[in-house]
Amino acid sequence: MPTSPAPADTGSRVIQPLYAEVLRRNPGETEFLQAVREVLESLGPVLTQRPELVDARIVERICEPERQLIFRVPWSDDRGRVHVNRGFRVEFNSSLGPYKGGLRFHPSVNLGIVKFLGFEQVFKNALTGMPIGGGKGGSDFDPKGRSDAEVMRFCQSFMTELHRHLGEYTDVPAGDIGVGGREIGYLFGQYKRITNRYESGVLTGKGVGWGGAQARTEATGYGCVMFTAEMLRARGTDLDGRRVAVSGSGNVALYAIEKAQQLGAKVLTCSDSGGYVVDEKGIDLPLLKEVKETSRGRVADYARLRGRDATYVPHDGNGGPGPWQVPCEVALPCATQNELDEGAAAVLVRNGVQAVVEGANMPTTPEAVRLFQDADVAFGPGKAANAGGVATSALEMQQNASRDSWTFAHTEDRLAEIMRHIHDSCHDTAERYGAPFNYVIGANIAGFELVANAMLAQGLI
Ligand code: NDP
Ligand code: 2IT
Repeated sequence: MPTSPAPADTGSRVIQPLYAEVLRRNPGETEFLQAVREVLESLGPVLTQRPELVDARIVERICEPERQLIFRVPWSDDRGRVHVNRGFRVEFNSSLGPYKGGLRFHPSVNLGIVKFLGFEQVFKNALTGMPIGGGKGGSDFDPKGRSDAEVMRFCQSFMTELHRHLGEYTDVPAGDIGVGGREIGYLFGQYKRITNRYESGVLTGKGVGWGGAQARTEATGYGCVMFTAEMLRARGTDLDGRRVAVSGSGNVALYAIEKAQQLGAKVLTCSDSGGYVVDEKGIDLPLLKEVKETSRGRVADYARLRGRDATYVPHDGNGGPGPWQVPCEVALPCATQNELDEGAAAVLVRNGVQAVVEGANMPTTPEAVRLFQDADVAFGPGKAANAGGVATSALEMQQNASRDSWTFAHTEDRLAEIMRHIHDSCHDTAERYGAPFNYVIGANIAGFELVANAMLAQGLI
């Protein structure tokens, strides 16, 4: 079943000047410009059919965040030395609900990266069908090698500034790279001290014993594999017995591996920024979780403990294909942006990959996406495929608002329902706009229309 290319871009006369203006206003913000470009390239047919959106300058407004916060985060390490980091929160769009999106702590974080993540989040959150707007935040703080006490002091300093901008009806952060249950706990504790409010719905990804939702930890990885299963079902096949390659070994990767294994797949790889592991017998997930979640270790430690069954390959530093050189039928990039480039995509295609589905945000470069589409490989973009995490965050907010807590099984059922809904709306939208099986077009148009319609209805916002 071939993936259709974008229909002849009748809207390109409209799109090109729009993109030129975004480029002019946001110089040097490479990742943000990449994310905007990819969405705009899909929108030609909608803008041609709906001139009222052009007249109302919806695209110009959607590309401009409602509010951008940048602040100083001073903290002291265990030896009493002072450090200064930079904090960000980009409140991108609140037409569908309070700003919602994660916080990333990683040394690479800058405004352009937070804006790309916030922009993607707007459409992703719309696709869930839940009442959440889009935002993203974080810091260039590097949690690697820091003690719990140092991470706590950093989180307390970060929240001391950020708290004034948050609220369950205003802005609700969660985790992302470098921010998991530990960090959310410290951030929540500081928010509560400063405001004197046990406002459960101000952060998601909380511990299950104190307001967190069952299955939130698992939700992004599980959701990504559920989405993959839906894509394969639409092509008349499934995951059972498939060889799967996964990158990353953090929250998303671990639970993508878990769900893929539950559905009968054999997962052969995982990775981190140091290197990757090939495990021909299939990843031993309890061991990997022990290394990553309990000991905060590296995939090299996993390979050492696994013994002869696993091979560890350090990254060569020359941009080689890494885990993608392992022959597989399904590839799930779950680490970070632009980790899967054209060279890696060519290797995957040559080895017969049938589906590539993004657990991470924008892990596949535009050239690699094109290569997959040209080769009729089913491609699931992150804003649809990894929306299970934020959707379950919205379920957490719902439980917090009603002072209720649901079972794991019930929450997982809701997640499966949501992923099916996202799949079907991307699939059907792509078909409606003359690009059957092109999930990039489907996700971009479906998400855009939901946000654009709300903005139109709400006046000049
Ligand atoms: P984690 O911090 O738990 O794990 C990140 C993983 O990616 C680690 O294995 C890390 O390796 C690797 N990684 C990070 N940066 C790089 C890099 N520059 N080069 C190579 N490897 C890297 O984060 P998550 O699992 O939560 O997030 C992974 C991706 O999924 C991100 O793109 C995130 O935006 C996205 N996402 C996350 C959601 C969530 O709910 N957590 C929801 C939707 C999307 P190392 O330890 O060596 O840095
Ligand atoms: O990219 C994402 O969707 C996330 N990091 C999760 C956001 C959230 O609010 O749960």
